[in-house]
Amino acid sequence: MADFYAVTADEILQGKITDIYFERAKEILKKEGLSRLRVVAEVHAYSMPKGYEWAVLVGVSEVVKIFEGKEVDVYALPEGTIFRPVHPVMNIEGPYEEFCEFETVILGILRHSTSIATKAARCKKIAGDKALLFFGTRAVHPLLALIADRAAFIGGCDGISDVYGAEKLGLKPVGTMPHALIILFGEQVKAWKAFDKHMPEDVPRIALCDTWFDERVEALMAAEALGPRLYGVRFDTPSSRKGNMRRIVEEARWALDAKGFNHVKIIVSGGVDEDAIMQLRDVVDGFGVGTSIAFPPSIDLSMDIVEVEGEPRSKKGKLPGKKNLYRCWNCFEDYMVLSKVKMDSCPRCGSKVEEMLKPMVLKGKVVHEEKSPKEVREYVLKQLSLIKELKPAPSS
Ligand code: PCP
Repeated sequence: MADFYAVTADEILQGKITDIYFERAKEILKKEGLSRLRVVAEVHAYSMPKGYEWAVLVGVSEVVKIFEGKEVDVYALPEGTIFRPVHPVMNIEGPYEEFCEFETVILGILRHSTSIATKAARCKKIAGDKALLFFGTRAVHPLLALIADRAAFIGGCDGISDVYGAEKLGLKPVGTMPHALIILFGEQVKAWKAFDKHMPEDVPRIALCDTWFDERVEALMAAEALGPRLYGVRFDTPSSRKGNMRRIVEEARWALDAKGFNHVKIIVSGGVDEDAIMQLRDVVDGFGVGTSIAFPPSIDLSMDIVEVEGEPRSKKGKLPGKKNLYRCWNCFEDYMVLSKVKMDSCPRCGSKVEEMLKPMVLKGKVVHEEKSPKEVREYVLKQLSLIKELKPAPSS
């Protein structure tokens, strides 16, 4: 059987994927009788990519599995929680030896999914009620496909194109047609009509309209060819022809409406990022986004010891002491305090606050109840609705 460069879940749970310096630290601490010291290790992001003021935590439901059977307690923000810089997203409490070498995979899982979900959430926040479709599975190694699909959907994408990911997430895959279909037919109308003839009725008839001619011309050709059966057109305009994409879309929209094809929706894909969504959101009906969500700026989550045997202790640059996080849902403000401080109400509006770090693992027993991707996505969208308008991050 063909083999790919993959690690197995067992190898992850056995701590085989780790940075050598953790193995060395573990050996030295053991030989010096310090490995059973009880610590609090805190996961947080002290900095975020330029223009980012928050991030969406994803990966908790995978990380908790690593602690099964270990003498630790883990408290964390629920999957999909929006968090701010410096604030704790996870506290791991117990003998350091129990989880020392797992820091590598804990951060890898959280950073990858959180980075994708956060970019998806930013794009969705800017896109508003316009459809945001994830076309990025082809941008990641297929061994990571489900991870990318899940994080993109939870982050806010309305649909994903990957058949496998959609099935696993309980979704219907979304998409249109590839250029290859039109190239094989050798002409657009035959290809669009064949799509309409052979595809099940519940597949929206979205014609790809940029293969050879101008977008406006092909959009009108598709509308005349399929009439009321045409749901929409997709422009995947190559960057060499992109000039002013907004003007291209406005022209096509105008020409379609002038000919009475007001029902035809316009989807744009290809190199779409936050800027393009901001510029086009009032003239298009949806976006297909791949690379910019699948390969997003990295949310720099790190783990640091903040307490040893109950004594606040941390490296410079990180705040010592075990902390807690309280959220005022009315102000959508989070308040970080030392864990010995109890907070009942919001200092700003007086509303009751919620303690956000929830028990996930107690004495090695997983008490975390996994929610469905759809439920977690709804939780993310609820929080996004409480966030003020965001400006597109400067593209790298
Ligand atoms: C790809 C496909 C996705 C696009 C890329 C995602 O276009 O249509 O929608 O783009 P992004 O990663 O830049 O966001 P092509 O490779 O041009 O598609 P096709 O296979 O139809 O030629």
